Amino acid sequence: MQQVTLNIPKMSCGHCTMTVEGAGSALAGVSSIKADLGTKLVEVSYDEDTVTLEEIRQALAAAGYPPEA
Ligand SMILES: [Cu+2]
Repeated sequence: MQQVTLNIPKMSCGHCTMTVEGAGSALAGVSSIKADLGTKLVEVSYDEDTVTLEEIRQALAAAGYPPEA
């Protein structure tokens, strides 16, 4: 199990965090995703045998919330 923290400055309200969490948890291999509106940080736990960090980043970007590099 891998854990990563992504920075998504575009999140500006509760709907944004719900969209980010929904897009992340829809991915097979993502076991938990928690978006913090105050810090703009998203903590993701995932199974690296099932999903890659790049796939997670792309899914969040496709939902309209690209993580910063
Ligand atoms: Cu919003």
